[in-house]
Amino acid sequence: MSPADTALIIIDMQTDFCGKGGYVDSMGYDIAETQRPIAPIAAVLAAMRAGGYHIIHTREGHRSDLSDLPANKRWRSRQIGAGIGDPGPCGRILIRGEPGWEIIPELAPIAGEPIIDKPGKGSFYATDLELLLRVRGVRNLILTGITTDVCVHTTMRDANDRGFECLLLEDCCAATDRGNHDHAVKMIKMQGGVFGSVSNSADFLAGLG
Ligand code: C5J
Repeated sequence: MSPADTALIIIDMQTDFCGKGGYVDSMGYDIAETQRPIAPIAAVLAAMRAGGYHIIHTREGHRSDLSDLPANKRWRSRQIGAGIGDPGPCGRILIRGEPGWEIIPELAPIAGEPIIDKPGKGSFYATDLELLLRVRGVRNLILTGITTDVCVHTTMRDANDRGFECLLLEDCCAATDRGNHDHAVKMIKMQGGVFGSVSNSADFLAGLG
């Protein structure tokens, strides 16, 4: 692993997923859970920026005319009273350009760090993430962000199938439910590491030197 061939991927650290009045809050889940990884991610981000590693951020969101929002995603989200595209305290839920869709200030991207805008849960679906990684010669992915069981897992599974070496940092991820987080982490480690490897920010930072 070297700065040239390794990227930190920070998935969906947006107000909609960890801020007051956002999508996760509107669904009635505890945002203390999804806020838990903010400080550990900030530490890893600072160290990897200083080390010259590739840093890539993702944002889940849709066009304001909803032309990239499949009907199944909309009606399912409406079942829990937080319809994607509907108005909420942080603007229209998961709509590009709305306050809730923004990456939180603590983890704001800086110049030169690509942001992948994705309409799905996985970061590869309908995006140019794979192209960016291949052009840069990236082979290893350090996965962080929210939620462990949905967007992080989908991205990790897709990356693993594409041949990337994947490492998830457990304390740099969280779900809307602690049990789901724990089980999602366990799934990665089955079958000798069926989707990759798991570590934590302290051990990773110690190894980074
Ligand atoms: C979800 C995500 N959970 N970022 N999105 O809807 O995991």
